[in-house]
Amino acid sequence: MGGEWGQSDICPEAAQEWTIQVGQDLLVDMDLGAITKYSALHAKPSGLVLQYGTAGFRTKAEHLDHVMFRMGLLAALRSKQTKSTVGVMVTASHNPEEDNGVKLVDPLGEMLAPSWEEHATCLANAEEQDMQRVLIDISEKEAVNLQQDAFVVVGRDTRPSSEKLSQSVMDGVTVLGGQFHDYGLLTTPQLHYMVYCRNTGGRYGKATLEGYYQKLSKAFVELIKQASCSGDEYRSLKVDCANGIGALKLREMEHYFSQGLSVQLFNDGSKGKLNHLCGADFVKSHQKPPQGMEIKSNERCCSFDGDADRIVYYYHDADGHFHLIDGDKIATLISSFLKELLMEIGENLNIGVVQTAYANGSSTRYLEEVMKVPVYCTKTGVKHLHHKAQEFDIGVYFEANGHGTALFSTAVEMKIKQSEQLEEKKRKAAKMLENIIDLFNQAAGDAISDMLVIEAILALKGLTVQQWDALYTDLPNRQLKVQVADRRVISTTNAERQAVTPPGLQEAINDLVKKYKLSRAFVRPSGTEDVVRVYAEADSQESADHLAHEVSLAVFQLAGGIGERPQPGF
Ligand code: 16G
Ligand code: MG
Repeated sequence: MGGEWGQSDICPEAAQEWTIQVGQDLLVDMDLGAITKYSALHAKPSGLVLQYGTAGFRTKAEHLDHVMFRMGLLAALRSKQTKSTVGVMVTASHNPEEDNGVKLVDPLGEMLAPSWEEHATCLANAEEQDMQRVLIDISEKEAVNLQQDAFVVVGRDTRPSSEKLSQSVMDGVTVLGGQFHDYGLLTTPQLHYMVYCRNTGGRYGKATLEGYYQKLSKAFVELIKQASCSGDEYRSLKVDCANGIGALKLREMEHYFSQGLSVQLFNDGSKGKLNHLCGADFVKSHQKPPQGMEIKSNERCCSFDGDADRIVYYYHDADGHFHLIDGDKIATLISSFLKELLMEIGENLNIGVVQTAYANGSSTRYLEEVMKVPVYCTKTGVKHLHHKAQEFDIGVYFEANGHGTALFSTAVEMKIKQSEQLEEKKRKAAKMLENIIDLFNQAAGDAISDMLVIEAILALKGLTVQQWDALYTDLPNRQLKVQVADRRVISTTNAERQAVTPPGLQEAINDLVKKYKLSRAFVRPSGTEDVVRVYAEADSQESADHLAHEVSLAVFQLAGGIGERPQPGF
């Protein structure tokens, strides 16, 4: 393993080892004295309850110190159990600057396993006096060998609160006798990459920033060399970095790939506030460009979110109209390109695209009917899409909001290795595929990596941003939120496309949908906010707006709406 090995200096006197008997035969060695002592320094505000959701824990930064310490403890246990390096990322992604959050990264760079998400919730919510018992319970349930070494890597975003909070994570790791490496400032996908590299003996790449920059840039520059563009088509791109970590890392990286692309950074954190009126989430949800970026007609622009794991593209047409190119269109560009490459190589490898219910109906239709690529739908949240995408030789997954990547099976890598024997044209396609694979971050959706993939494909295909956008026309759609007393009264099935409870809600939605052409609607309880989300699409914006409003009213009536009834108009 590369990099320096860190050891927090918070518990130099943590020498006294207590051995206690737990359950029937599990002998647990934990330094309970040190745990109690240091936990008190990261005390939980009594009564605070948080849940490890789709994006880990997220709330106001001032409420998170105990959570960070405890996630350090949990990460150490997970590392001991898996005998691997695990990661902890301190970030609240696109949330306001005052918030913060934490996510654990499993050994193959993936999201934390579901049973451990539950442990995370229990541990974070245990009152001070119960914390040790919960910790011991987890060790027992998961048969953690506490004698095993633990190694945890830690990264953080640029929020003012992140540095201190990440120190609390490292305190937690240390109290359980674990070691850590503090990467300091990183994008979320960079931390996923580091974890993946460290657990695959360097086969995936070198677990350093330099390693990440070199691997991706080398692949990108190789691909761009194969594009037949003349000098005056020199590629440039405007990037809105949400005033976040993406700006720092892109700036560090740009000279590695500057032969192939020049990036102009906006909202680079030098003045504005993180995620304020900028970033991928703002652009996608308001369907307008970020502040602080001047856009000339037909210029290619993109936005990252606050931790650079999401990306959307956009441009202004000659009439000044704004066009958003979201995750669905990104998935279409990427999967079409990969499918063509596979056809050129002539190998019998399968490709699948994974979306969520939020995918625009036009994208699904285009992929299935025009591109003849099979499309699958999963529940919202990256882990669900990632998991499904692993079933294919090439699995491309994207949420409409811009989270996504592509995964490649070992069968694909084997075929590429054998490509030396192929004829010239096939060999060229195989080489291209090899570089594309290197350019993707297969551990997690990654704004920087996705941006370079997209730029390479556009260059290789000689496509302008408008031509890309014109692949299909999005169906007009509308998203709304409804406040209800308890959003858990809504349960769903069929990848969140149908409501099971409360009774009568799905029937009401069905009746409403019938009134409009090319229409579709669904509702689901949010995993990150205390609201019910409503999505509707139809053949015109007016119809989509009406349908969304009517569905909101049905939710309000049947699912215990609170506050003001949803009003029409947006
Ligand atoms: C989280 C998820 C994202 C999902 C969003 C839905 C990850 C890393 N992030 O941000 O994928 O789209 O939640 O939020 O999984 P919602 O449940 O509030 O609609
Ligand atoms: Mg994010």
